[in-house]
Amino acid sequence: MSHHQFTLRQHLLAEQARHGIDSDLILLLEDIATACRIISHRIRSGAFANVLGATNNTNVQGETQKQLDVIANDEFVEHCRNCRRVAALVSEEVDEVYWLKDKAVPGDYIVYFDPLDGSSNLDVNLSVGSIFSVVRLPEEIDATDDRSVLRPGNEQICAGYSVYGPSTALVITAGNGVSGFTHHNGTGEFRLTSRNLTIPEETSEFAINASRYVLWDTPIRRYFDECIAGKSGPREQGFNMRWTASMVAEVHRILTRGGIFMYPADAGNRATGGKLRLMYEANPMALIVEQAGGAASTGTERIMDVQPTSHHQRVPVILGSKSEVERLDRYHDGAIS
Ligand code: P6P
Repeated sequence: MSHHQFTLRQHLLAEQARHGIDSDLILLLEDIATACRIISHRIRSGAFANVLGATNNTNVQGETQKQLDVIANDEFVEHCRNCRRVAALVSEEVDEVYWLKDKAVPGDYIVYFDPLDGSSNLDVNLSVGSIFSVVRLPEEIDATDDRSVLRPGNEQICAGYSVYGPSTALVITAGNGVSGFTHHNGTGEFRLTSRNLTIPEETSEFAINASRYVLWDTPIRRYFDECIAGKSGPREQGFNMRWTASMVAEVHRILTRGGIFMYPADAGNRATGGKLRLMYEANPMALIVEQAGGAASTGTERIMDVQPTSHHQRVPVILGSKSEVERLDRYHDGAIS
């Protein structure tokens, strides 16, 4: 059987046979995949159902909620709650933690998710995506205290994202490499289309919002200036730049052909800790990138080692091809080269 015929379930059962992942995790991932399929359909038919616009609400992030942000959030909640092990849900769109149990015991899961990342791209028909992260509790936690969900990224047992682009892709890691699936319209299944996605250690492509140049700290400006100086500059090579305003699309490109993505802390966002959120953007993408042989740093520490202080906390994010992330870490450390 060619791997193109592997469905998500067949692949996860094969992973279980090889690495012993929880059966409950397989059921949860199938439910998350169903939520992503529904979200994909709602996006692609959104213009006809008049749901592409904004609501009158502002979410906890201070952003105007799109109708599809709310729809995507509701789909994640409805599908994740099917799993008997899920004790709590943490959503980018919802201020408080959504507790599903009165008692959260060892082996239970916490699911963190950004149901629709990059939704400002919706009305211009550019790629958006959903991001999720699963932590398995090593000990009992207080299911009445939102601080109980502040688990570091190195406790994740699984992370993934879906990208709603020219095709609908689903990328997942359960700690044994990174697998890519593509939604097959005919059967409605996510079918395995990329085994063991790997990020090249070297790259000549970077992604950053260059309009923030005047706000950046010296290490980021130095890195950027050296990249655009090209062959006659200190890097002695040419670079390409991309910026899609959708982290999921950037990470998917990096998993596919390498690259480095940067959303650093700067003079404009330092008061809130940075732009991207730790629990449901930086941590899941960091697990995926590291499992694919890349690196994920704040500039001063490994993202997955950050001890959270709030479940909507923001952090600086530098991730992708290992040699470039390590170079930026050295620049932040004050090293000369
Ligand atoms: P900017 C989308 O809102 C997001 O959270 C990430 O997906 C994306 O990388 C970033 O913000 C885009 O930020 O500065 O382009 O608006």
